[in-house]
Amino acid sequence: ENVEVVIIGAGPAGLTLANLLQRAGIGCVVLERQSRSYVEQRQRAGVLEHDGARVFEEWGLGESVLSGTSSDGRLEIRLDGRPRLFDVAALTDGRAGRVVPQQVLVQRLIATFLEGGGDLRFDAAEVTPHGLDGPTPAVTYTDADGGRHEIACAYVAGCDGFHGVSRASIPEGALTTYTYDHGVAWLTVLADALPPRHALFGIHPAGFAAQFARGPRASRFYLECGTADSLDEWGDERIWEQLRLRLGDPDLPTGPITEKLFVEMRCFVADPMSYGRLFLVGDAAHIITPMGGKGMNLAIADANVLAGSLRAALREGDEGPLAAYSETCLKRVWDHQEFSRWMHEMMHEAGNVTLAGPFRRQLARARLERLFASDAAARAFADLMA
Ligand code: RFL
Repeated sequence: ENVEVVIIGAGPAGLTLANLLQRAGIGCVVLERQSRSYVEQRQRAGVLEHDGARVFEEWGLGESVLSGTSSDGRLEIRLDGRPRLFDVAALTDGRAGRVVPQQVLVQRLIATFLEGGGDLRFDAAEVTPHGLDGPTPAVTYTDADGGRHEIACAYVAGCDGFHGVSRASIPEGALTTYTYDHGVAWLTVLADALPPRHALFGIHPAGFAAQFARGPRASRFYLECGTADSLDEWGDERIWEQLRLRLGDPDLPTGPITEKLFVEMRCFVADPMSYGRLFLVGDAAHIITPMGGKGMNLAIADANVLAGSLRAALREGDEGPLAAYSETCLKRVWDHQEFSRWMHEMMHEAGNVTLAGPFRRQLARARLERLFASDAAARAFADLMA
């Protein structure tokens, strides 16, 4: 078997890339370890930013990916229970994000790719890239019936997330990696509870909390918690009681909790995002905490850059954009890491005084106040949020 590009992983990165390559008429095969239903039900992110939506529109996929989704251009920050609305859309000349739960995006991208005749292979085990530093790489895998396959290709796209095989197959020493631990922990809860009207952030002495829409009757909540906490300590009663307190809403709509897990507040960046004919895309190359909602959007941005670069290399004989792929993507990655860290500090330290002490608490509150006092500061924040 021979194909132009093998894509490892069918998350937002791999599926976006697959659809864009399909639009460009470049042949690709997607190999995914999990089953279709598993991938289609994995709920994580919820907002497609303005730039992410633009990517799909520019490649002629606006209708199939975005139809029926609503835009949300506002967010609310409740400081000690006092509500304050922040109008991102008004401050960015209408650049607003869209509520597109990650599983909905994934379902739509799978359907669109398959309708276009795409080759998407689920339940692919032991996916292994070979010969990445030579001119003729290949990827081997085992199908669900135990059959072994080898696909020769021109390029491999490693879209297999943080724990995937792609980055792991790069020799040690070829990558510089950066890691950072925010030193706090978050509990995240998915519930069939009415979502807030706008993305909601709660800053409170008891700790940070947030609530985001994940569909018309579903919400994702985040609660700052102790780094050594266990799920036993976070029964449903305590979760709702803490959410009511931190979000300053005694009447917070509740509902059955469908998922409860701790989120690692860790960041990671690999530099460069490539090795020979392998290109890392999305979480395979970098992870970021959910603060600021950047992870899925970075994955889509990388896929867009790679699709354009592969088109230039394969159709126009121009290797320049591919050579610059890593540098192009890493600029955005570091910009978003910086924003996420900045927001993280403000949102946590303005509330919980034990995190950084009373002096930094006042600083964090000043930083927050500036967003509502200075139009320039508000625009800078909105520009990074949109
Ligand atoms: P994914 O989604 O992890 O997909 C990787 C795919 O590769 C497959 N795979 C393999 N396939 C073949 N062979 C192997 N050896 C393989 N190993 C892995 C996996 O099964 C999977 O299908 O990475 P991708 O595509 O880079 O997408 C990244 C996003 O999923 C991630 O950044 C976001 O979910 C992060 N994130 C959020 N991002 C946002 O933009 N906004 C948010 O609000 C947001 N909230 C979140 C999040 C992540 C969360 N996690 C991780 C628990 C909330 C949560 C709770």
